[in-house]
Amino acid sequence: MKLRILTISLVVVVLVVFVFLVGETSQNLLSNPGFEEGTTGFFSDYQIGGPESFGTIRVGSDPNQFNGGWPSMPPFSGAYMLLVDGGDDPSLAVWKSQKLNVVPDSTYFFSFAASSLFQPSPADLQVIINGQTIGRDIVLRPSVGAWTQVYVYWKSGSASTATISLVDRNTDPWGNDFALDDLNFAASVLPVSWEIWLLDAKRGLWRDVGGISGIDVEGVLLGIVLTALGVWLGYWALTSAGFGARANSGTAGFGDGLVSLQQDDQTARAFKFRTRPMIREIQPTDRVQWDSLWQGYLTFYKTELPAAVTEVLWGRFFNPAEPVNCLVAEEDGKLLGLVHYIFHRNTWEVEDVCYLEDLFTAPEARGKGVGRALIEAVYEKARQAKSKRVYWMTHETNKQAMILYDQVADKPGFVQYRKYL
Ligand SMILES: [Ca+2]
Ligand SMILES: [Ca+2]
Repeated sequence: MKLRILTISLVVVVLVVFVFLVGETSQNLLSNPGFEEGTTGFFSDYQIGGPESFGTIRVGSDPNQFNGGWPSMPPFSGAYMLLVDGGDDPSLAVWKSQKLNVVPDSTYFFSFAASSLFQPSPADLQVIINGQTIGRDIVLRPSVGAWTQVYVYWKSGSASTATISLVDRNTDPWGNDFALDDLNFAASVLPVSWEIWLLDAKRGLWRDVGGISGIDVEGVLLGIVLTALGVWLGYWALTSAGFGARANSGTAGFGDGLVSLQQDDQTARAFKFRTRPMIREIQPTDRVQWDSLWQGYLTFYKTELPAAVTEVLWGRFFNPAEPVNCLVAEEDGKLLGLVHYIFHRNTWEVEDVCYLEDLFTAPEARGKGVGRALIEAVYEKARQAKSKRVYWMTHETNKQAMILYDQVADKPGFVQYRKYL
């Protein structure tokens, strides 16, 4: 799993750097790059204008106006785009630039936006600079109106001029129609020479010497999101494994597990990852949220308490002379659970024992280990107070909770008797 995450990360790092480089270019050398001035500033081997049929191009703002099979859709930018009815001769340039002056031994980027106009048999585009194909073919997505941005890089070498052309290698004229907009050809602003290496699942690690084609910006963004998810899952898997190893180290390891849990939680917070809740002592500012949990707990036991009782209980948490204590589980500022515990004398030991009187997890936070974490936190507090025993009671119908209790404590077999006075 680690290896896979590493692989995805490397690919995305390369692509992110690439997109960054694309963003950092100097002035666009092309004339009329967005077709806002009509059919000027470029050449074409296709028929320009005239009746719409395969092998023709025109500039327009609504494809449907020229061909009933084409959609009504807006240009990529501005008011106009180039509308191409792909023909059956793959050697014809659909669009060809003027001869552009370039600086030798420099890196240039060529980019454009393209969208299919007719779903069947999408166009298969190829960039050619000074007669040489650059990068791989770009087969457009079949969905009409879905613009794809394509980037290609080119190293000028000894050349001092560049003539760029775009051909459609799909020779099935029933289809292969597309719209083109927002062309850009500009020098990279990076002063040093560089290479792009790609890690590809099919081809392994390879050096891209001719340029990269068909980089789909949405695909890159998806890659970033998937990588973030992968990194998060990896982090989660690693920390969970850590928790498991420590928690399973035996009964004496509970305290260790708790400490680790809190440390890992802090680490996770530093990276803004969601993880197990933090266990901490109650604070006066928790009153509203604590009230809500406490009422939830009382409702579970079908009990109501006079407000004065709750008021006294709350006050005792913050009175150092009182043996009544409260810990809460918090995640992103929200309290998910509470535990109340009391130290008291007993006749069998010199030290006080610890009675865990109330334990409650908010219904929406169940299954996250909140209850276990709260119990283990009480163990740690009792250990610090030199207490040798933590105990609690639950109702015999509370089967769900007993599944957890059976894991973290022993059941000594005592039965409780009670008489109200
Ligand atoms: Ca435009
Ligand atoms: Ca066509």
